[in-house]
Amino acid sequence: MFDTLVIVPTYNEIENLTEITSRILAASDRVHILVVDDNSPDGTGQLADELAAATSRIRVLHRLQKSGLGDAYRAGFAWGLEQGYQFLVEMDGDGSHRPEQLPDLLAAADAGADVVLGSRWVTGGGAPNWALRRSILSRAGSFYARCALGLPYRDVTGGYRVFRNTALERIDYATVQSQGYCFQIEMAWRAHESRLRIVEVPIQFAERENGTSKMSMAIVVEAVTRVTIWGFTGLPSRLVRNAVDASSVGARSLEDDGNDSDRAPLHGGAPAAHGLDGRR
Ligand SMILES: Nc1nc2c(ncn2[C@@H]2O[C@H](COP(=O)(O)OP(=O)(O)O)[C@@H](O)[C@H]2O)c(=O)[nH]1
Ligand SMILES: [Mg+2]
Repeated sequence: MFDTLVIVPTYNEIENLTEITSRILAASDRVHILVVDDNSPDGTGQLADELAAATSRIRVLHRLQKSGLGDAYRAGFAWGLEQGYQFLVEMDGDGSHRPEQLPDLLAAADAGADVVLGSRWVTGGGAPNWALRRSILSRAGSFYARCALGLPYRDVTGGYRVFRNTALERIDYATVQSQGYCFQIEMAWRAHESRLRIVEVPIQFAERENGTSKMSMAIVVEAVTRVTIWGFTGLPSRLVRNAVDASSVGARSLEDDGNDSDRAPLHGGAPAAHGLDGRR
């Protein structure tokens, strides 16, 4: 039963693609892979075709030019939903996201999560061989987005995630306009605002060993600008919602007998499960 599509966006990942795809296929026997290549000058797209010719578990989406991570994922999601996959996974093609941890993420989805966030900044997660500068940038980015948008998650910029098909439809992913890091923040924010069940599962993020990062100052500026604007424009509705939530929790606790047995035991070992209190 192939119910899961792992979407791997690539731009100049020729040194990484063979290894990452074989590790993904070995890690789980329920997954297909969709490589979304933006006409990489180094020939990653041709290599992806060769890999796809060798196994029906790999498919390739070729796009004409580099147009950003967000665009690549939107195209991958559209393809995967059209094909009928139940779970759609985001995973980098440079080896930073370990395919061996995919079963942990899928277990949380199987247990009922709509969205699983692979998280570096919860207990058990980390980015041990990351340069201090990148680590600080990532933590600061997550912290800022959490504060500005009122998100309770530790890692909102990460790109190792599982989305249930219905969650993507609920998020209306096709109208997400951000690229880069901001794409991940906007997806997490929309999932939260849509009251989906969101779980963080610890991951160990490994810095790439081959090729170069496409991270740029423009990506950081986009994220800070958009998050700041959303933070201000969304503030009134957030305050209203918090007030409504607080009053309904108050009303419920009066009726409650203190028994939490109606809450789904979402993921045995998950350190941080959010949205279990009747969200959806
Ligand atoms: N298709 C596509 N993939 C991209 C693009 N930009 C980055 N990627 C891929 O997205 C993944 C993460 O990018 P990376 O450069 O490693 O970013 P970093 O991990 O933040 O340094 C890698 O697999 C890249 O090849 C893009 O514009 N188009
Ligand atoms: Mg990377």
